Amino acid sequence: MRPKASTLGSVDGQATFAVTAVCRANGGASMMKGFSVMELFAAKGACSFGAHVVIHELGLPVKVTLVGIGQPRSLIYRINPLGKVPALALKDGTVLTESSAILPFLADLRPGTPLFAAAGSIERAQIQSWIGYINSEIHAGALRVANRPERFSGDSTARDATRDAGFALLKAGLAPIEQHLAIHDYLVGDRFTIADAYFGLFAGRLQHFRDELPGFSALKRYADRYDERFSVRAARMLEELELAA
Ligand SMILES: N[C@@H](CCC(=O)N[C@@H](CS)C(=O)NCC(=O)O)C(=O)O
Repeated sequence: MRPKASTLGSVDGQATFAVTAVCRANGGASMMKGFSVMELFAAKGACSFGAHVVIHELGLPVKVTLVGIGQPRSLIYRINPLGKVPALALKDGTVLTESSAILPFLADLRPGTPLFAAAGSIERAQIQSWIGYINSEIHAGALRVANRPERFSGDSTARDATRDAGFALLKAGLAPIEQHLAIHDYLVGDRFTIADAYFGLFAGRLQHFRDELPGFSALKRYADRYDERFSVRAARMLEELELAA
């Protein structure tokens, strides 16, 4: 299956175009035949959205290709054998997976960007700390339990209880974020960073669970601010149109 369409980010206003050459998944599949441009494999509205937003924030020359997930014949399996997005294919054929690696890698393509911080700085560690927390405690450790209870128990009668446990984990995991956002606009410092590019997607998604997650008003305001960013609007519009970046 090929993605429906794709476009590219740009550097200094100059768009670049390229044809993807996906040739083979190789054992651990971290190397593939070279790509003529860096390519992000993403899925509509998935956690890959954070990386998609960073590409627009920084105007990076990265092609964004939308793939299906949860579909056995999807192109993503030829890029990442786990079938998960995001996956970032580099020009030399290396495939990077995991948001915790991809987000910093993209930001470092623009040294000195306010989206990240200098190597060795406390701010850089704090940004990575938030990404790690959101990735493990919120996404994998709680949201996935609430959203995909069938992955945690083969017993269909246990689904509701598993889902409830997921929401309990979410409430506990979100509490420190809510406290933080009650007095700060961003996760780190006074500016939007790659941690916000990543968490904003989850903050928005959580608004669909107002009954299960009452309160969290600071989180809601944060999600609204995220939605107003040009980069978020651009990435969302392209994903809605199934055009991607
Ligand atoms: N730990 C990975 C998780 C990636 C992940 O779970 N992606 C989801 C979309 S939000 C996915 O591709 N799911 C497809 C599947 O599990 O089959 C990361 O943070 O990058």
